[in-house]
Amino acid sequence: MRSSRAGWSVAGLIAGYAGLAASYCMAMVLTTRDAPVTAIAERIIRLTPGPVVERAIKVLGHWDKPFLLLVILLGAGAAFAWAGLLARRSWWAPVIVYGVLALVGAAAVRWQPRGATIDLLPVAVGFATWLVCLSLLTEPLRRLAAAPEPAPGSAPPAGTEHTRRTFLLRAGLILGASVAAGGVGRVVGRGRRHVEEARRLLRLPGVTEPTLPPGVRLDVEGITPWATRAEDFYRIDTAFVVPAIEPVDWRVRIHGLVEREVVLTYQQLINRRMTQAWITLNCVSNEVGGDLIGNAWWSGVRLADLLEEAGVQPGADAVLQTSEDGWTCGTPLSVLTDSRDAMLAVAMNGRPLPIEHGFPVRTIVPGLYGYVSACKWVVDIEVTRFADIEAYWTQRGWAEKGPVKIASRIDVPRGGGEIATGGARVAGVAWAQHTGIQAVEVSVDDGPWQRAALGTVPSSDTWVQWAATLDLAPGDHVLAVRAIDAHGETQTGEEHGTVPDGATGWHRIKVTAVEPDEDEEG
Ligand SMILES: Nc1nc2c(c(=O)[nH]1)N[C@H]1C(S)=C(S)[C@@H](COP(=O)(O)O)O[C@H]1N2
Ligand SMILES: [Mo]
Repeated sequence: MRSSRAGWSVAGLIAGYAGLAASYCMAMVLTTRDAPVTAIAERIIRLTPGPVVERAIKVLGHWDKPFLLLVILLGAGAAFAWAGLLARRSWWAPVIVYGVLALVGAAAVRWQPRGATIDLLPVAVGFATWLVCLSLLTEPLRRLAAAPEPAPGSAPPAGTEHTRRTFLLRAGLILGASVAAGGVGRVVGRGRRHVEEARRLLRLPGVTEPTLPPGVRLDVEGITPWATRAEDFYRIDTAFVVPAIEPVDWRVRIHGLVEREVVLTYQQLINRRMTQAWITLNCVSNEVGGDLIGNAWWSGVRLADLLEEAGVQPGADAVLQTSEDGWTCGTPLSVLTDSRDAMLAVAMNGRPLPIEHGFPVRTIVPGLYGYVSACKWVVDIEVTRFADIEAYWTQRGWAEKGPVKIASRIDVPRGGGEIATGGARVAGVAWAQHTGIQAVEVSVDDGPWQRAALGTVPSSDTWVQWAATLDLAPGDHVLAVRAIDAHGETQTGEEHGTVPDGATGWHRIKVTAVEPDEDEEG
C-alpha cells in the first residue's frame, strides 16, 4: 500500500461515501425534504429536456430514478477517489474538490421547491465528515510514505505494520459507522414517508377549505398576509426527530381527576362534529417585532365537549398535555371549558395537519401562548392541579400561565428602509387573542399618537391588519406602534424581554423619508 496510489484513492472513496451517508442520515433525521444526493437527482431531472427524460423512462421504466442515483453515486465516487489521490501532494486540493461537490449539493437542496436554510445542514455535516475522515485515513498513509524504503529482501522497518493496521482499522470503523448512519437514515425516512402517504390519503369529514373572511385584508403593498400558509407558518418545538405517527396508531387518553377515562382513536375523533375557526397562534419567545406568529384556519373537536364527557372532578384547575415525544405543557382548565374554540385540531388550512405542526392531532387554544397550550402530537391529557405538576417550559424558568399579551408590529415599511415624504403608507398587524383589538396607533419621533385604520376580523381570536398614512418631513424618523385591546387597555411601552411570560414594549423602527420622485430628478 505504501507506494501505491490505491491506498490514497481508497481513503478518498471511504471518506467520500462516509460523508454522503452522514448527510443522508442528517437529512432524514431533520425530516427535511430530500437528502442532498436525491436533491441533485431531482435537479438533474428538472434541467433535462423533456424528450430525453421520456426516452430514459421508456428505456429504463421505473428504474430511471435508481439508475440516475447510481450514476450520480458513481460519478461522486470518481471525484472522491480523485480527491484521495490529490491528498498525496497537498492538503488543500481535496478540500477544493469536496468544497465544489458540497456547493453543488447545497445549490440543489436550497433551490428545491420549498427549500429552506435548514436544508443546508446535511450538506455541512457531509462536508465536515469528508474532511475529518479524509484526514483520519491519510494520516497513516502519510506516515507510511515517509518511512524509509526497506533494502530489497529485508523486512520492512518496525512500525510499518502497525501503521498499516491503523489505516485498516480506521477504514473499517468509518465504513461501519457509515453503514449504521445509512441504516438509521433509512428507518427514520421510511417511517416518515409512510406517514406522509397516510396523511395524503386522508379525507376529513366536516373539514372545509378556508375562505378569507371579508374585510380582513387591507390593500397595502408588502403587508403580511392575514392568513398564513402552512409552509410559511413559524415552527417551534423541541423535537430533534419529528414524531411520525400513523393515524391508525394514534390514541388520546383523557384521564386524571375525571369521573371516567376517555380514550379516543383517530377515527373516533374525526367522526365527531368538527369546529372550525381562524385562530392566531404565537410563541412566548417572540421578541417585539418578531415573526413567531401565524394565523390559520383550524378544524378540530372541541375540548370542552370531551372534558365534559370525561366529567371533571371538583378541585381540578389544570390539564397536563403530553406529546408523543414526551414534551409537556400545563393548560388552565378554565380556558379549555369556557366558550372559546379550544380544540383537538386535526387540520390546518383545510388540510390534515402538516407533520411538523403536530400530525395527526394537536391542541389549539385561542388566547394562550403555544408553550402552555398548543401541544403538537398530543397523546395524553391529564386533568390535574397546577399545584401538582411541572411542565417542560415551566421547569425551565417560564411562567406557569401564558395568556397572550397585547402586541403590535410594523411590517411596512421595513425597519431601516426608505419611505416617501407626504402620504406614505405604514402598515402591520396587531393581536390580543380572545380579547380583541379595538384600535392601533402610530407615532412619529415620539410625537402624538394617531389612529390607524383596521381590517375587520371574524372574531377576537385572530390578529388584525392595520394601516395609516403618515406625512413625513424629509430625513430620518422613528416610527412606533401600539395597540389598544377591546377592554380599552393600551399596550405598554415598558420594554421587557420574553422570559418568563412574553415580551412587552412598542415596536419601533427607523426609516428615512425621501421625496417620492427625488431619484428621477437626480
Ligand atoms: N410536542 C410539542 N408541542 C409543542 C411544542 C414542542 O416543543 N413540542 N412547542 C410549543 C410551542 S413553544 C409553540 S410556540 C407552538 C408552535 O407551534 P407550531 O410549530 O405549529 O407553530 O407549539 C407548541 N407545541
Ligand atoms: Mo413557543
